[in-house]
Amino acid sequence: MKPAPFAYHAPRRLEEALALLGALPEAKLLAGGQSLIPMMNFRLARPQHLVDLARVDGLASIRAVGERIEIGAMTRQAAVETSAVVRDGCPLLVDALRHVGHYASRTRGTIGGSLAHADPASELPVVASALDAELVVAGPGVTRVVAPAEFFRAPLTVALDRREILTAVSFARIGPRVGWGFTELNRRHGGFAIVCVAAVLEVDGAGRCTKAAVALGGVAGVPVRSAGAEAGLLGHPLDDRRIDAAAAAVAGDIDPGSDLHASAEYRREMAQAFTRRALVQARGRFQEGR
Ligand SMILES: Cc1cc2nc3c(=O)[nH]c(=O)nc-3n(C[C@@H](O)[C@H](O)[C@H](O)COP(=O)(O)OP(=O)(O)OC[C@H]3O[C@@H](n4cnc5c(N)ncnc54)[C@H](O)[C@@H]3O)c2cc1C
Repeated sequence: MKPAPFAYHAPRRLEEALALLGALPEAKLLAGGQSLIPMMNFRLARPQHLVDLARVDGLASIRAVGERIEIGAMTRQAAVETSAVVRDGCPLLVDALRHVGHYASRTRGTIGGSLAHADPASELPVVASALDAELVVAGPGVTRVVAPAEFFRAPLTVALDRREILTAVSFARIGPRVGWGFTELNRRHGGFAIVCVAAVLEVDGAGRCTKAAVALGGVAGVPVRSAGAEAGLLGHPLDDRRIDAAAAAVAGDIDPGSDLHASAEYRREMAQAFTRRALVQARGRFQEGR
């Protein structure tokens, strides 16, 4: 299949890209093209104008800024995956990226494209949710920072006006008393998740959990933070009994659907099993001092 005809624009500066979006109502941003181009080829998307972000200055970088790691939206997923700064400060992101498609798709696909595309079975929105990422959005004359709970609205729908561009995402560094886990169930390596789970646990000197984040993908239209699992862990030692109870609690927080890949019931069961595994991974990393 070939896409419907479109005009191609390759701005060099962010202001230029924003001006094009403002002037061309039927425009769409092109990042790595790994989701948009197939959609255009199948004629599921028919933008009249493509505004390519690939040559825009300053959108592809990885920087440690104080206690945060800031990644430009156009940074290729493979560059994030192989970055020493990310491996050191945000290893959960590296673990999750290994599940995003295949190395070839990751050399083109961008971190911003994946977040803006917001596929409900996608891994990066789940990591952004677990780590309370800050999504930086530029619009006409104004830049705002959006939290994941506000950004991910519905399947393939985010809180971006058609004149806005996601320019960067920043993550807090994973500290010394913090363990993380990422688990995913899919039919074959590189496939979208049937269920995926990101867990982050902080523990005090007495072994009690002082911070817990449990985020799931594939179980609702947007990433879900399990309030039940997190509340069950906070303030307690991370023994097997607590972890089992927390994993069971996710069932009350998710709303999975059935599709050709899995029934809602199976997803609900697997969400619990894969949460347990992610929590055990996170606890193990903390115990090993990483
Ligand atoms: C074989 C294959 C397997 C894959 N498997 C997975 C998988 O397992 N998990 C997964 O998560 N993904 C998977 N993907 C998709 C992933 O690779 C894409 O990279 C990602 O979904 C989109 O990123 P992109 O940079 O290619 O964006 P594009 O395809 O260029 O754009 C996607 C959408 O986001 C918008 N957009 C892009 N950048 C911005 C921005 N900065 N600001 C605002 N809007 C923007 C575009 O307008 C478009 O609507 C797979 C793709 C392929 C080809």
